[in-house]
Amino acid sequence: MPKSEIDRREMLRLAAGTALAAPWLASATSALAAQAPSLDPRLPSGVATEALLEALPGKAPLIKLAYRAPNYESPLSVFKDTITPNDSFFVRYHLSDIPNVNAATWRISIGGEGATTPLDIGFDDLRKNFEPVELVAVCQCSGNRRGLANPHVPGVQWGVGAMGNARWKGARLKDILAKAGLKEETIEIAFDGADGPAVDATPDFVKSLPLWKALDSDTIVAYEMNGEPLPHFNGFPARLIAPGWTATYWMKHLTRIEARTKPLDNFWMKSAYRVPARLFPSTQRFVSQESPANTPITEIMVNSLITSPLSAEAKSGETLTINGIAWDGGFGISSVEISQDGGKSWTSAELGPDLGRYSFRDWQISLGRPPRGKVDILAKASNAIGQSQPMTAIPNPAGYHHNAVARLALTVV
Ligand SMILES: Nc1nc2c(c(=O)[nH]1)N[C@H]1C(S)=C(S)[C@@H](COP(=O)(O)O)O[C@H]1N2
Ligand SMILES: [Mo]
Repeated sequence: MPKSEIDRREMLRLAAGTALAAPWLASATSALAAQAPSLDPRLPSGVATEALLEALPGKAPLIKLAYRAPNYESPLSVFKDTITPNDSFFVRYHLSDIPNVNAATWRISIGGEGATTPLDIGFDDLRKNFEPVELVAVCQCSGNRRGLANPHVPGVQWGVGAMGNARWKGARLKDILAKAGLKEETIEIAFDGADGPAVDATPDFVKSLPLWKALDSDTIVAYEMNGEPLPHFNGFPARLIAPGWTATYWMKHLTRIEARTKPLDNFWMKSAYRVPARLFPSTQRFVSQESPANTPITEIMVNSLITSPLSAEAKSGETLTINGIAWDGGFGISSVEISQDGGKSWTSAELGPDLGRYSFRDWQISLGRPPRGKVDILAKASNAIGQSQPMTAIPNPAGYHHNAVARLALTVV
């Protein structure tokens, strides 16, 4: 282990002793003792030394990046499972007033200028009066891996774990909208959740989708996650699932659905979650929110992650197997290729079962028994429309869509 690595581990051990108690930790029954997390070794040292493992109520220990509003990412070890367990699923909020919602009294109101017959529905209506649908989809924060951005950009310094993959069950948004009767002039559907700003400085978090995405049969209002009610911190009792699109649109604790005849004009649409026009190879557009210079972020870019081995050392004489996951914005993963020579030559990994086009796809490759020394392993996924990962992430002001090829520097000893 190099000296810097020993220092880093020691720092983590020391830092772990000084966990700050967030207000909602007071009632936590789960493990409060902070431990040093399994961090991605590529993170800048500042990120690594500040990160702590801490459990929110009802959750397993996650890497705490901020606690007011709560921002906790999943440790790398969580991604050995294709489906992310509910208690290890990452947590991201913009606002710190997060009420405990009582499902018995909770309502979603559906209205707006574009609705002919506004209505509101409760938890039982949602489950019983709409045809249930299930799909597996990746929920990935637009800023996942921002902490790896080079040059550094401001914002939550996420590592690789601001994402998760779950089986969601819920009602189609288009079936709910049909009850509200959409007028022809409707161009966007907006969503609000029960959480709000604790102080007035932050604008309320409200997001919209273009009508075409809202009416997609796969866009659902989910009330189950992996066969269980949603965890409080992942949006209980119901949240929006916009499969293939980054998680900024996946409104939690949904309370309001608004059919709009004009573009939603707030901070979260006009200033945040935007990328320079034509910088990324997105194919899905949000025309009513586009400007000549930039566009709202839309679908997830093709990406991959090496999930095993987790250590930077391998033993000579033992077969080296590399495992990982790959995912994209819903076109489907077509291949994952591995290079051991810095990208000159590539070998195909074996893909695991297909859980649906919005899901993580497992992959695996055996590299035989590599000789002693250093080996730099690259993994690059491609999707069904021929997109693949760039060698380095595409710089942009907010550090979104970080999808550089996955890399693991191993020393065979
Ligand atoms: N009500 C509400 N929903 C929200 C947010 C929020 O701040 N409040 N953040 C969004 C963002 S940016 C992300 S990345 C995802 C995170 O989902 P998770 O906390 O279930 O992992 O929730 C989305 N939905
Ligand atoms: Mo996000």
